[in-house]
Formats: sequence, C-alpha cells, structure tokens
Amino acid sequence: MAGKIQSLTAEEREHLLPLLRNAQWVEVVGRDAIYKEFIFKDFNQAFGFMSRVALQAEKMDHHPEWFNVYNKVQITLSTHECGGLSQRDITLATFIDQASVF
Ligand code: H2B
Repeated sequence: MAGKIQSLTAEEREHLLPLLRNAQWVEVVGRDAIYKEFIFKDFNQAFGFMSRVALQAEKMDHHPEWFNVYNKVQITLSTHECGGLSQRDITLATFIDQASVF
C-alpha cells in the first residue's frame, strides 16, 4: 500500500495544467481529472500503445480509466486515493504521451 497521496496544490496546478493543455489533455468538467483522446492508424497500433501504458501502470500501481474502439483510445486520469489529481497523474500522462509516439 502506498503512503498518503497528496492532491496537487493550487501552485502546482497553475504550473502543470497549462503544460498538459498544450499536450491536448483537458480538465474533466465536474471532476478533478484529466482526459485525452488518442487516434491511431489501426487497432494494432492502438493496442500496442495500450500494452505499453498497461505495463507502466502496473509498475506505478496507478491505472488509467480508458475506453478503446478499434483505433481510438480515450483516457481519464485521476487518483482515487486523494479524490483528484496528484503528481502520479502527471507522471503517467507524460509517459502516455511518450508511448503514443511511434
Ligand atoms: N489508479 C488510479 N488511477 N488511482 C488510484 O488511486 C489507484 C490506482 N489506486 N491504482 C491504487 C491502484 C490502489 O487502488 C491500490 C490498492 O494500490
């Protein structure tokens, strides 16, 4: 079990959210979470991406909420243990963006 996970502070949000928005992550309305949609060439590329993210998520013990149909993957990140965004979501979002580039 991980230690207590802190929600991002106002200061951290001020710094991090513009960077995430630049990378096409959006803030979910009505919930402290971020969301991004990825479109790949086909299912093979989408699932390859999901496989890389899945292995990293297990390693981090931090898992995406996601939805896949064929070449489309929609991902929501939030930290249930703190009821909102934490540094783990930022770390995983950064990994996800890198894993989406072929
Ligand atoms: N994933 C996400 N996205 N948020 C969490 O709070 C979380 C998780 N908690 N994966 C972990 C697992 C927790 O449930 C286990 C027991 O460590």
